[in-house]
Amino acid sequence: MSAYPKRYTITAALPYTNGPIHIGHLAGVYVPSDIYARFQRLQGRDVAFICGSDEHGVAISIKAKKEGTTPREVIDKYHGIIQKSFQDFGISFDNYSRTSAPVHHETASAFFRKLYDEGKFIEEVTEQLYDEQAEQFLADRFVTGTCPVCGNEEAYGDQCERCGSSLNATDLINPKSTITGTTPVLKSTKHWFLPLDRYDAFLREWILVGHEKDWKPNVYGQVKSWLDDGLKPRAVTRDLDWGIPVPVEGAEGKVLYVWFDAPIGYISSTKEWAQRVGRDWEPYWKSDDTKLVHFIGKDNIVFHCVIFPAMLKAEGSYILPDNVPANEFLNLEGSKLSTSKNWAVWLHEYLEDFPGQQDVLRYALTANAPETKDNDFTWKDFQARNNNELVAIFGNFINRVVVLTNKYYEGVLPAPHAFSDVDEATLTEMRAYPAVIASSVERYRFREALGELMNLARLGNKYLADGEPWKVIKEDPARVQAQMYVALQIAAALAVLSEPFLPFTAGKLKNMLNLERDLRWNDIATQADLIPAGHKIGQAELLFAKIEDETIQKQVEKLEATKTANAAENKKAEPQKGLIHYEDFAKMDIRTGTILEAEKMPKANKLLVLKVDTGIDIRTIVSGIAEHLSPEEVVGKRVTVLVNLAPRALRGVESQGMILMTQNAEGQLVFVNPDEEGVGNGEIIS
Ligand code: B3M
Ligand code: ZN
Repeated sequence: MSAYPKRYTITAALPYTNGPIHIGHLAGVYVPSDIYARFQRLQGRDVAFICGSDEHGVAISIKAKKEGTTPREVIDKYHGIIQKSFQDFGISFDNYSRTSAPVHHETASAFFRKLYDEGKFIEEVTEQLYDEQAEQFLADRFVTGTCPVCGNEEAYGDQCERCGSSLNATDLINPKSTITGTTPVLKSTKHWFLPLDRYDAFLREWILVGHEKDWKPNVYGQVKSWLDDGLKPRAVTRDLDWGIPVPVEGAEGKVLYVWFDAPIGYISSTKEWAQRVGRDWEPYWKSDDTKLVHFIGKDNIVFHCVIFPAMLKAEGSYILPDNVPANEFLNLEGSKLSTSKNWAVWLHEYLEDFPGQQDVLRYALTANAPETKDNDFTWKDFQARNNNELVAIFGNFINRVVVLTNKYYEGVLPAPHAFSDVDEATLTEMRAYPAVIASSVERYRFREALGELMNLARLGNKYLADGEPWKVIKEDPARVQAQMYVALQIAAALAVLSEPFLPFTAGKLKNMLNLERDLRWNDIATQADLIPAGHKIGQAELLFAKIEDETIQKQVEKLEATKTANAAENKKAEPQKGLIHYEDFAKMDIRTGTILEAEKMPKANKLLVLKVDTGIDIRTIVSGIAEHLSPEEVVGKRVTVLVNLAPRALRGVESQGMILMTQNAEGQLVFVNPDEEGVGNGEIIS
């Protein structure tokens, strides 16, 4: 009987095609799942690493409305961007499908129909929120209102992101439609519900008893509180025009709830893959000797640990996930990542700004992964990880080994005469790393595993620093042959053991060492000569380049600009003043002008005394801008002037008119110029 598991089905959460991939998605889901899949393949195991675009759901419809396009255009745009950025970043899916594909519509419809025919749903007419102006029922994400649990005024119909409570839209206090802003009304509509409460005992036994020891505490805890709160029937259909039509009579205008159809997307993507590679898909989802692992972010725990398993249980022929190692959230420079606020480091932009440096980001995101608590990504840390760890430890060690082997032996590894105790101890320590790293990976502790990989690089660095072959070579060349032999074994070990974490680096290193492709993970522990004497290695090339301050500064400034733009956009504009008539407006005489001279008003820190050429004359105007603009900054500026404002004496100086000003997102007074950086809509001109 072969050891369990015979095969691995590894899934990564299907990204919504309402925007590109950012570092939060990578840190939470895609880098850890890729490490795990690559590692299992290196063990020689049968792996199906599955993902695809999640293309239904109101997030897509909202995006289409926002961009004035159709859901189909939105999903085609972002499916393409996402799929290409995953490929370019080395996320090694065996298949990346999409839930708009026919295979998924067929699979999800059949899944629903089976449960329907077997009476697993409750059919119920309920009161749902309906937007009379838009003439449509409101899905959860189309309703915002006050969370009844924590008072958050921006809670959505299905979930409150502040307190994590799962809500029904009708729970919201003072609900508003996000489509028209109107208050929705309740209207009857028929839907089909999955009676989650009937799976309470099964879920308690399977998870709270069966996985108390091996599921991450953050996942186990969230599931337990869900079960303790009491499961309720959950609607698995919606009144929407975008999604998979409900495959039963009398369901016109209704689609499958996106969280019913999306997880089935893992199954349809596996089918698509199996057909392409000539495999049978069923064992990957139905055989008890398959290990099914879902990689997700913490906001998807309930869907992957409660709802989808209940669906699989109801259907009856599927296996259940062995583990769901959800990560917490990654923040960016101290603030929550946000697609809608463009507060993110987008993967496709990173790949443009840092060509060939995929592994630096993989490294930084793994070393800093939010595995047990939310964590923060900063560009400073990114630079430090690269310069102080990848360059200074990993890259430095490899460079020394390859340069010295080429310098002393023209790249041909000499046969060592004898090993010292230090050599033996170092080789023994090296041979322990495959098991050490494997143990961390198998427990989904990728930060820890990466730390161990770097310890192997440190071992190599220390071995050379202590042995100083560049000094010993003069008086004991035989000793140096042994030293370079040992150092090259460690370099070969790094080439193999780094592949799950730093696949691009591993490839470069294998080429540099002319390493045969078939070195396997455990060969590092068992094989005497990873690189045999007589083997010729290639020339040295830098594995990692130092990242300079100005490179990082550019990224920080890019984020600062986003923050400014957001602040401007997010500022609530003052309500409009009472209406005036044209005759009122016509009384104002507004001209263009130029500031010729400027000086501070003595003993008045807010006032500048200006000499302004209004085209009619040159006049004095006193302006309260001294705390925002210096005299030097304003001379020569073109301005808008209200010239027929009655003269006023200010601190003894007669001011003959007013220069129109507004303010930017930081509240900085600026001259009226709609293109002025950071001036949002709705700013008052005064
Ligand atoms: N599309 C990702 C999210 O909630 C969601 C995952 C589906 S996995 C079946 O951002
Ligand atoms: Zn709340």
